[in-house]
Amino acid sequence: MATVYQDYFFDEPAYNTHDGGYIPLEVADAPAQPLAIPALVQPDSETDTDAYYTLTAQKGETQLLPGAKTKTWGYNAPLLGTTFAFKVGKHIHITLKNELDELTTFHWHGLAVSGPYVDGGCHAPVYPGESKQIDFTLDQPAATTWLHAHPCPSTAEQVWHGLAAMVIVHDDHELNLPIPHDYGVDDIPLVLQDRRFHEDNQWDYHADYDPDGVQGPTAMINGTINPYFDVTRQKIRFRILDGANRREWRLHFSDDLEFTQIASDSSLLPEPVQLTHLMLTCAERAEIIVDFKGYKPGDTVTLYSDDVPIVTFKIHEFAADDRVLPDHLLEIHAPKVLPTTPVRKVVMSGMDEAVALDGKKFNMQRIDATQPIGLAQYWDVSNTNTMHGGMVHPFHVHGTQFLVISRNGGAPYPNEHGYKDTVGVNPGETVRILVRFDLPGVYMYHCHIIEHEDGGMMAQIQSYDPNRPMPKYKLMDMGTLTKAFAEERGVDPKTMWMAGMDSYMKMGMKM
Ligand SMILES: [Cu+2]
Repeated sequence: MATVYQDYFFDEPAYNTHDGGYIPLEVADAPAQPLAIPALVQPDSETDTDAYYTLTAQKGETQLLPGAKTKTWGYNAPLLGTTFAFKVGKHIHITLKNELDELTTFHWHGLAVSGPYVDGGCHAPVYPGESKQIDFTLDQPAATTWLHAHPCPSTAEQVWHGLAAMVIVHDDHELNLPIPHDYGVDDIPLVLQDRRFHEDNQWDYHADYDPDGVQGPTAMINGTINPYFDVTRQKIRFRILDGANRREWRLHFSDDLEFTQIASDSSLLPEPVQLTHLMLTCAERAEIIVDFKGYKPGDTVTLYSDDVPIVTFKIHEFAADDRVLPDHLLEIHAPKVLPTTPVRKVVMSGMDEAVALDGKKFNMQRIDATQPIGLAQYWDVSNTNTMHGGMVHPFHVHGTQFLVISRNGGAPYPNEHGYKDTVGVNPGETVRILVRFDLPGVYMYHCHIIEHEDGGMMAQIQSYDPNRPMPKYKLMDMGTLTKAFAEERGVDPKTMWMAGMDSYMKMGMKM
């Protein structure tokens, strides 16, 4: 009999519920609505080898609550975005269009693409009315990844407006497993976010600002408030993304229904893991399979975060599904670390405006570290907050899929043995990860509480081919970006409020 894990693994005293600024979720005061399932993006054209897409960042309006529509932003949609599904090995070409009133970037969180331009961090702005071309060919395991805006120091605000969408990576191995694959029917994205609605059902990022992360009391799932989903298959695969700026999600079902986690951020797990509880920190993903065998038409099953219902599942007739999940889902070959390779130390420290990475705030023009491509290196990532008043920092590295090796020298959690790109680090903890870059470029690494990254808990590394001269990339600078934002918003740069800038100024630091 396989072990069924019944806890969230993370340190309870570090949960966001203990934050001074914690905003508990409240039961949504809105009529139940069908869960929005974002459409799959259709290519503009496609051959056996290549696919061409258009991706537009746009403004819109969305009926989220009764009454006034909410002003929202999205990708190829008024809010959040259509879902990309890329096949490994295909040459992908994307035209990035910006129809917003201000600059943005298009960051592929979890895709193995070159940095810093294709990766879409702060160095790759697309200005309003402009478009850019990118292309890449993926060589990575099947995964649930995502796309979000990343224009420092306004990443958090743009994601809050709605610039986040799911990006699915398929490969032949995953497509041939006996697991649900029917997108929208039994393969369901769940983008978990939270918002506060102000007057006329509008969002007000500045009013809600908290340097330790912006939260709201209303859960929003795939851009739906108080959603229900009609279950018409016995087994449903959920691709769950913590797309919130700050909120941790502690998920469990009614009846303590068991479920099976099959994937983490960047790949399938080597073996499926049976759970009744699952905690996700910001930007983490999990794919789970829920078997509704024990229910009959008319029953309902509820998904909770802590004790607040966030999605209702209405059970309908379904055909029996006796497919058996294999005991092994993915071979993971950890790259060998040479004994001569030093361990890289990364320290996340501080709270509120004082957040820092390795004692410094982020500087776009500074390369903080280098690592040759193809070389596997241990990174010891520490969170120096103390448990008393500390918090879990979700640590993310662009441009790589890492393995979690240990937590304070002990075993990683049972559900983090697959490839990941984001890992929650408890206060006082050092998490050892194994990092290898396969593509050259400049990549950011940071806390994914998005207000912490905007506030400077971020650095960047250059990966390089040791057999070639070190390339010099044109790096963006904060002066250029903030001047552009000020012009686009029609305000004086000296009086413009930007969340990240605020943190630097309060610490008496220049960006
Ligand atoms: Cu943080």
